[in-house]
Amino acid sequence: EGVNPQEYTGIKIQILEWPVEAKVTLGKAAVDIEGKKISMIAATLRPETMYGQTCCFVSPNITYGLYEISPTEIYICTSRAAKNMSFQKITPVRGEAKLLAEISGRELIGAKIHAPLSVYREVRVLPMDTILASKGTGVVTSVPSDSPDDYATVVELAKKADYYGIDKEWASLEPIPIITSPTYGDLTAVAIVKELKIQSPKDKELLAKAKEIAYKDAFYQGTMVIGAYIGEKVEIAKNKVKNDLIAAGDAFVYNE
Ligand code: A2H
Repeated sequence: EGVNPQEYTGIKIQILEWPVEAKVTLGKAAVDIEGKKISMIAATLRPETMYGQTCCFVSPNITYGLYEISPTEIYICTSRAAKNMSFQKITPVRGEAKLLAEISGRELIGAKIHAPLSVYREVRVLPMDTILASKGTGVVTSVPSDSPDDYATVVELAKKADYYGIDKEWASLEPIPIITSPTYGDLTAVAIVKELKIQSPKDKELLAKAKEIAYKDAFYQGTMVIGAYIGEKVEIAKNKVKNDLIAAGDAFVYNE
């Protein structure tokens, strides 16, 4: 946590089908999931790219909590994020986040989920080793068209699907053009990862550079090519898409 406040959009990614291991863990914790809306909360700085979500990442090494938000709604995130949310009018009681159960990121891998606005109707939870527990919610939604980290991760997962214990096709959904820019075309992250010859999600320094270039390029030069604001500058469309997601009940503002 730095000195500068960061405003994220918390995207609600609803779980449609649980992996067997997760069901066992929730059963042991006696959590009643019947008829409840249970969502992983992904923290993003790029709400305008949500049309291009191809999966959602968790860290296999992070423990997540299921937190009661209302009698019918449950959020999944780190305890650190839940605590922060409890001071932002996101939980029912100020300063309290009611933990229903804990679950390892590893047990969530393979869950079938619904990512709001994505052109893909159903996507999967996949592992990302570089997620920090100390930032955001510990959940990162994957937009390989516009995030170099996400693109490098899905390429790695598809290449070594057996090693990661996933189905190759879960990591092989095509990146979707969301934004076009004069410099990088309509798949910015793919172009920059190639240009910088990034080989793996572990190429930390190159990825930091790629992230910087991609962010500035989209924000200052980018135009939307999908969704409700086609033809509008990213700088303008960003807040419009965010506000639409919030109005639809699919997202909320989360600060830290
Ligand atoms: B962004 P900042 Cl399309 N660990 O969302 C690692 N990365 C995390 C994280 C964590 N705990 N929590 C959030 N993030 C990612 C979309 C996106 C993002 C695009 C392009 C760039 C981009 C789709 N993934 O981030 O350190 C999330 O990924 C690059 C700036 O707080 C979040 O936004 O500045 C961003 O990093 C937050 O990074």
